[in-house]
Amino acid sequence: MATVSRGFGGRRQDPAGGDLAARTPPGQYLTDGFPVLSAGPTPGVRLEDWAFEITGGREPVGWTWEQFRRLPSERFTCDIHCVTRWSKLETAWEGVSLDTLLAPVAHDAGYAVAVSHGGYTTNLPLTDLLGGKAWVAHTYAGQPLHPEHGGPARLVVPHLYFWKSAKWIRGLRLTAQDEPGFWERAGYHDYGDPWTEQRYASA
Ligand SMILES: Nc1nc2c(c(=O)[nH]1)N[C@H]1C(S)=C(S)[C@@H](COP(=O)(O)O)O[C@H]1N2
Ligand SMILES: [Mo]
Repeated sequence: MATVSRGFGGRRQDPAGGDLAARTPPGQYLTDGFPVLSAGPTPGVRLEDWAFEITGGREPVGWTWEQFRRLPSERFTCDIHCVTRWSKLETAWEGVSLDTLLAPVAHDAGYAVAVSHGGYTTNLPLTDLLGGKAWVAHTYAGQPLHPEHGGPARLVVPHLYFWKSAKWIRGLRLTAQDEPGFWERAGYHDYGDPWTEQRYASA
């Protein structure tokens, strides 16, 4: 009798061997594709013009592309959840941890606004960027991050809805008070936890 390879037939298998349903937040469906969601056109950012700057601390701190790529990069695999209800499991990235980027910055801020080329912004508590929970990613599935998905580099904060993961990021503005970003001002939730369906600001 022929044996059947694992993963063929029957229930969809979790690539990591766990329970798929348990990894899918409420109200989400799984997709194998990688949808593109952009509020505007894809900005062309040339590497020679690229810079990442953190302002709002005692002094601004910044990196050119060359300097940024010399920082230690980490490989990380995560599940991502868009508020339009698609989730994608086991996405494989490479990027620089926000712990690394924020380490040289003296500040007493509690929040950050991620600022992107094209004008997109999104706000996060600093604690959600620290502790190995967020990266500025430059590589997806082993390839330089495609412009449509935020290349040259994007924020990836997998534990929050994916609108918090600013594409084409050019810096962080550290703030004492929480300042809503683009979607947060348009009625989306200030924090955006997919597990408790924090999709919209309550009226
Ligand atoms: N600069 C910028 N970043 C952005 C967006 C955007 O419109 N502009 N869309 C957000 C939303 S709503 C989602 S779901 C993800 C989509 O990323 P993707 O296009 O790589 O799937 O990017 C987020 N980051
Ligand atoms: Mo989204």
